[in-house]
Amino acid sequence: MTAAAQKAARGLKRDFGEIEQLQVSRKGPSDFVSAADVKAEKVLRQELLKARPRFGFLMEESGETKGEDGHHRWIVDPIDGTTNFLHGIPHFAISIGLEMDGDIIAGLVFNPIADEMYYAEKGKGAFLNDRRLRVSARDSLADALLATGIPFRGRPGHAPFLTELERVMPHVAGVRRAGTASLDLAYVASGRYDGYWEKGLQPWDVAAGILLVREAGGFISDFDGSKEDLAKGHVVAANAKLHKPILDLLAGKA
Ligand code: LIP
Repeated sequence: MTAAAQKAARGLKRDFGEIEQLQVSRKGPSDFVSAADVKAEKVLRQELLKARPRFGFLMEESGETKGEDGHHRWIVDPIDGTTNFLHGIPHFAISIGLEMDGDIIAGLVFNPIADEMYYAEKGKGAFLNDRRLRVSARDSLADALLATGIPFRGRPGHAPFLTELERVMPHVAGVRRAGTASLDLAYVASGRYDGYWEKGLQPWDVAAGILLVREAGGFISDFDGSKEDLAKGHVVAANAKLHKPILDLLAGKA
């Protein structure tokens, strides 16, 4: 997984470097970023197939490919934070999750610009480069820094999101919207954020990050506290002390 991410990242860093020039072109960089997305996904597929030829794939650009072994599936986003990439904002990541019989057993989130490789294997802890990760120890919402995602043009849920934000804002130290779900979850795992919530994400946005949070001692669930459903993409992640208080805030119970 690491080798595949690093190989794909070489091309992404080169393409990201060209975005600045494209920003000023009349046509703009949209097609260029789509091509960068497809190119990175092709490299990831090639490298992961070489390593595990019988595994299946669920990839953002090319969809589902069944594997011969029938148990393992790579869940891959070649550029999570596509809009950031498109606008020349250096906050995006390659996200690779490995699922076995429906359970995420390995995850990797790589921000090639910051050179931050987050990774975890089930039961073996979560790491940032060579540092072991633990979620934050904050136990007061008043001190907590949370992150979220804001629906935009063409996405549903504008009014419900504003209700969630109205319920959360008065009780916390701050709310951030950075635009890359896999890094939002990695930041919860590393203790940078004390919690994160977002609805309607894709499996490839969250598969790796879900494991990072759990292996760093955090909790992640759907908005009602039940196990997250990759098909729905509604997640609330936090450290052990703040997870339930955040669920209650979002539900209007606090
Ligand atoms: C993005 C997520 C982000 C969400 C955006 C978008 P993409 O994924 O990482 O958290 O708010 O709407 O879904 O589309 O850049 O891979």
